[in-house]
Amino acid sequence: MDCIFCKIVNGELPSKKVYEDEHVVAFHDINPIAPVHVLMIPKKHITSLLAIEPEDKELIGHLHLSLQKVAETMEVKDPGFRVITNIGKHGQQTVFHLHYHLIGGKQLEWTM
Ligand code: D5M
Repeated sequence: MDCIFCKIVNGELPSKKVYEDEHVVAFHDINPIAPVHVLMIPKKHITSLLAIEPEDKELIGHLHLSLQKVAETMEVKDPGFRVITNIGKHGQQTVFHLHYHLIGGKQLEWTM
């Protein structure tokens, strides 16, 4: 499968990992938009939030708990951070493997 995030999971492409376990991996975004910009992905290839199936419930819960750990590691738990998942064209999704952007390290704004 020609998916760059699957290649990161398989070790075919390099990445700067900040967390990894049996089910998920988190690594620094190649084009950071904030001092902290980490991507959290499931190792399983799921194209987007819309492709999550009922059988993935445990995996997605685990992914969220792992986001808490990454927030702690990246020292953004306090004063806070943002988690975003882009979906489809209007969401400006460019990589079609489910990923959550964990963004922080500065005061974020909310403008479109
Ligand atoms: O965001 C996809 C994100 O993936 C975007 O912020 C760049 C990032 N990206 C793309 N390739 C890599 C590699 N090889 N390493 C790390 N980060 C990468 P989207 O939500 O789909 O717009």
